[in-house]
Amino acid sequence: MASKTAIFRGILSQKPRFGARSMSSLFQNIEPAPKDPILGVTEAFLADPSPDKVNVGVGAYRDDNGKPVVLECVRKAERRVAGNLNMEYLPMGGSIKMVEETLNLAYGENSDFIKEKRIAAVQALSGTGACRLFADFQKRFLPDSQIYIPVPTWSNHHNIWRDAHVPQRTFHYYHPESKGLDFASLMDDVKNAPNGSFFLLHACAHNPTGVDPTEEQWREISYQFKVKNHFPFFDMAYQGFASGDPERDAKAIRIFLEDGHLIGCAQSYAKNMGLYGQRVGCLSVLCEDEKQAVAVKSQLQQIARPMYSNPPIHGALIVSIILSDPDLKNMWLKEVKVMADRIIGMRSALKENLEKLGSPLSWEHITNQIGMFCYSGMTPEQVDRLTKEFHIYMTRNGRISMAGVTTGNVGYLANAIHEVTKCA
Ligand code: KET
Repeated sequence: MASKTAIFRGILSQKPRFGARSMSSLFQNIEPAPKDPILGVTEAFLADPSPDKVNVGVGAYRDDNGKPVVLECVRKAERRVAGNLNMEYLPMGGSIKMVEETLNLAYGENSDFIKEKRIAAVQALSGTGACRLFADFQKRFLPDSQIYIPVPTWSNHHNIWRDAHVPQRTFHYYHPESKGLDFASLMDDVKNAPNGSFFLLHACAHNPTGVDPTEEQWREISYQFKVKNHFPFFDMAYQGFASGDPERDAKAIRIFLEDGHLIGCAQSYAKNMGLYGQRVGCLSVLCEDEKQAVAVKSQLQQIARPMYSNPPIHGALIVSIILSDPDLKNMWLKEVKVMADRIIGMRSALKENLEKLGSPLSWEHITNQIGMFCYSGMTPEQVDRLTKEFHIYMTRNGRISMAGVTTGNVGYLANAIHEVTKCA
């Protein structure tokens, strides 16, 4: 009888049943995916050993020392979670308490739509997951519809509606010469779209341009949507980051609600509560009545079930603890304002530094734009030089995440921008 070692030796020396070659042929035609235009920048930044490196790529808030921030209200809420959390599944639609509090932020505390139970809402995997759930819902129940997306927009919007197989159209938004809103062309596109079209709108702090319509312009857009019976889908990833006040930043949505639209809305706590990696957000759809809302919610849950079954519990608990406790909520509102104000301060500092260096260009738009980003107007080639020569990382569309600018790096950043733009 063979010894034990001999048996194992035989097994080890046996060839696998499927040769390495035949396995590899399964995947051999798969090319590596292109780097993500935003998250790929973080990867490149992390791989750079230079001590001078600066990351103004991804829209993630940093304090004035360039460090990630956990809000004090979040720390306090976490202490309450500790020990009290069981690890049960949430329902498919997520935390009911969190969703209720989240609707208050978008639709208003005393909203009749909430009282009338006209809103179908589910917890989603942050803002991205909320957009994707809606896109899948759109494809399943409104299969002939398209989505109108602003030019430019957050790059992932294109991926989301592409993967949901919803055809995409674009509408004018940004005017490169004025570095502001191309309102006339936007309105033309709204008028020329077929009646009943779906439009993706950034509720506030438009990404990447930092250019929002004025209140008056929102009213005109809403009016024209009513005339055309268009459906607005609001992506609200930055509530609080535009003005420092979440209530003010909900203005566009409130205007559409006053005008009697049905709307969709994606909300995220990644930025305004700093809960990036917790993936906590909400998708809501305002329906005509409670019966419709019940049906729509049940269908949204059915879309979630085979994808991820139900959403994670931890971040949802943090959010519901903060928003249902008046002291913690107040603390949160103050902390949002601190973040927004630091960014506004950095806008002025960057502009002043560029002016002091004698830049021949106008940098007014840095302080005119709002939210997390400055759409600088730099070309992809200029951005490439910033990265190669100065180890400054940003998306190639020239978007600067102002949340990554600090008192310590603003001078270095301004100098580098001046160097690559002065001969333009
Ligand atoms: N919508 C917009 C407009 C947006 O800028 C982001 C994130 C999201 C939704 C999604 O955020 P979530 O973390 O899923 O709640 N934007 C930043 C990060 C990213 O690209 O994922 C960014 O533009 O840098």
